[in-house]
Amino acid sequence: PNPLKRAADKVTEAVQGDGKGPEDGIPGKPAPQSPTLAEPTEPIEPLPPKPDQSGPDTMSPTGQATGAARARMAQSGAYLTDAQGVRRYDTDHSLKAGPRGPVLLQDHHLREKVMHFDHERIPERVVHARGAAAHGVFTSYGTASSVTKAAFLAPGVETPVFVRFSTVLGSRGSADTVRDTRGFATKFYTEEGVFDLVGNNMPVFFIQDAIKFPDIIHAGKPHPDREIPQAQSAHDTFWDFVTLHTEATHHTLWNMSDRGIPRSYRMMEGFGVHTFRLVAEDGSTTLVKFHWKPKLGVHSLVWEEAQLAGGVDPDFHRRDLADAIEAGAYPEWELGIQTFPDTPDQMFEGIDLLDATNIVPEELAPVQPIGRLTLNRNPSNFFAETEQVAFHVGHLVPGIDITDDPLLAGRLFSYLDTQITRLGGPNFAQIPINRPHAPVNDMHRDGFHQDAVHRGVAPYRPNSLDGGCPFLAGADNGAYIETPVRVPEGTKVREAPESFSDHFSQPRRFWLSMSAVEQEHIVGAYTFELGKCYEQAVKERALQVLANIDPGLCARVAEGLGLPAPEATVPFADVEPSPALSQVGQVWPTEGRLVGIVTADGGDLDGVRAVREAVLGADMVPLVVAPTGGTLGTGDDAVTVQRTFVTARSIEFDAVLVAGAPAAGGDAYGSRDAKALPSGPPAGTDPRVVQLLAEAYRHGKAIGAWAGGEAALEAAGVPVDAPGVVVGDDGAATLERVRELMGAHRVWERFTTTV
Ligand code: HDE
Repeated sequence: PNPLKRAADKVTEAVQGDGKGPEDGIPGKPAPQSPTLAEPTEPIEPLPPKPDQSGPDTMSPTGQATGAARARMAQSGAYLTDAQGVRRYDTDHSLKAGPRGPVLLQDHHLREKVMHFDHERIPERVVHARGAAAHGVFTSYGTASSVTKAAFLAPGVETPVFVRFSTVLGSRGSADTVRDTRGFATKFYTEEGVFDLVGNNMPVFFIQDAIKFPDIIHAGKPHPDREIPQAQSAHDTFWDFVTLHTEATHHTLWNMSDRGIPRSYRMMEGFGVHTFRLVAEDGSTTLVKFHWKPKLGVHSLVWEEAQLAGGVDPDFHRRDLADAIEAGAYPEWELGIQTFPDTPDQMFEGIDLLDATNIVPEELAPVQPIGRLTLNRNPSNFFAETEQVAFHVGHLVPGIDITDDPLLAGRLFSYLDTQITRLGGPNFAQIPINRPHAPVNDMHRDGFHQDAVHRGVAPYRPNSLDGGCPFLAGADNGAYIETPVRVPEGTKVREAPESFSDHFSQPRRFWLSMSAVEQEHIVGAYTFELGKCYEQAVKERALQVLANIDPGLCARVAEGLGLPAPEATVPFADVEPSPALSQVGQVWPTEGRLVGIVTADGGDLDGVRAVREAVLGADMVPLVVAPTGGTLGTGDDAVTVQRTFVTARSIEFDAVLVAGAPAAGGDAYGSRDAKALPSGPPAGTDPRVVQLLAEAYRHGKAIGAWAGGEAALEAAGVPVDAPGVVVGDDGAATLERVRELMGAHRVWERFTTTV
């Protein structure tokens, strides 16, 4: 059976109960827990773990699975114990001097339980606090072997990985779909030790030097007085910073483009951002930029969808990732590299490779695929894995080295430093999710949360008391040896090179590479964000920056703000557009996409069944939407309802189909609510269906209806002859045409106005 079916059939089961609360507490008699839920009196087998979940790696720092580590994997024991392993007979009542008497200080179980609870929270990440992660495998094509000796990039090598996606600005509980950059951090547990590729979904960064990082983050985070707005860049301090530091122009433009509101973590590119240096077996070096290319294409939400999701489903991306993996629709990316000769000036075609605000267009340096990433297991415990994972750009393996990008240099310091506060000490590499799969034999000792029981007496070298161990490796047995790169001679200065001073030609290339609809979205985003600023000076300065990118962009945003458009203060660079930057104009696989099928009692259930089967057959997920939960029809042919008119919202679906209506006089999309509305929409169509269809239409989604279902489209004001609207006699045939439309991601022709 198709694994996607499981996801489609998932329905929330209401907890059954008789509606009565627990009996009133009677002195001397403990109140029953719940009259309806019987507690088992004997231990029973726990539920097996879900097949798509896995525990974190439990190897000890010396590479051996320990009993203690196994026990920590799950609540697998039959009896409740305290932290010391002592069995407990009651965990619901404090020890008291009589049932109505005072609680006794000697109640160790109470104190231990509450003490631990009091310390359950750890500081969230100062940036990238909100995230979601998954386990997977990276399979190397071997195509990078000529430029790097990294063992995990040899032909056919499979390496376990853990990938965490994130937003940057928001707190841990903030919404997923805010306009922001997304983190894309990958931990490769290679045989030679851990390699972390800590990237973003945008190839450039706001600043060129790490010393400004606290400043840009202070500017982007909520205002320090009222702590608003949460997870937003639409406020004065952010725009103040990015217009005063014009090196931020390129990244800001990416953020204001559709890249700032991805449809799914599964549909994002990833970038290492900095230029790295690969080292081959023969010692030769190559400069590279890393790219992740998603199999499903690079897709985005439209702004209104992103805003709706913030309220309707703040966990939109987190849920999407976990559901897809659970359904067996494993997200995939290809890792690729752009390669550049390692010349002394570290420039390529006039582009400074050490400036992280630059891209090198793919047309100038094609991305060469070197391996495939598949995410195939959800974490079993969010805190243990997703929260405690600690990435670091300095976690490198032989064959991969750094460059002198000043942004990278600061990161090399920061990622170690931050874990000491966040994970409570220097031993975070011993937390199961962070443990290397290669044997560890360091000479670090002691410290908070030391997990290892180190043996021996001589944690120093050389020594003569522990057999001289550990020994040092050399180049021929896998030691990490820094590339002996020549450092340019010079005087100590706090300065940037002259090549870092062009802040507008790369943004101009990005703007000119966008399709008309993408440009429209960018104009909409700037108009929204600057419209949320209060300070006139900030808006005017932002318009000046836009004028230096493109006069048309500036004029359109200025019009929206009701301000005059200034003239450019720099000459426009003569740049070629890079078609690879646009998200529009290609056809992508539709696997894992969600199709809503709106129906009701008496609707064309045969058609609904046929559409469901066809959706599953195309490796997509059908979600049947009906007035109430439960099933439609009876017997073996009954159709399970996954979403009701109350729980469904258009943002969840990539396309919506309306099933054939019942025989004349029926009430397919009507409801009591609709009839009760004196000014309700025509044809008795439920207002929630009207809303669903109108939104799907506005958001450029493919819409289909068959055998009379089009009445609901008309009620929603969706023209049946509009682009991307399919009306047919037969469900499966209608779906086929809808699916073709879905390959383009959106019906782009529909975007004629700002969305
Ligand atoms: Fe980070 N960044 N960063 N960053 N970053 C962190 O490390 C920092 C930068 C990125 O899922 C922190 O463990 C500095 C660029 C990701 O756990 C911290 C500078 C890029 C994640 C930190 C940068 C990133 C972080 C916070 C300026 C893309 C989340 C918690 C030089 C290439 C990783 C932590 C995860 C997290 C510092 C700039 C990506 C404070 C100083 C450029 C994906 O160490």
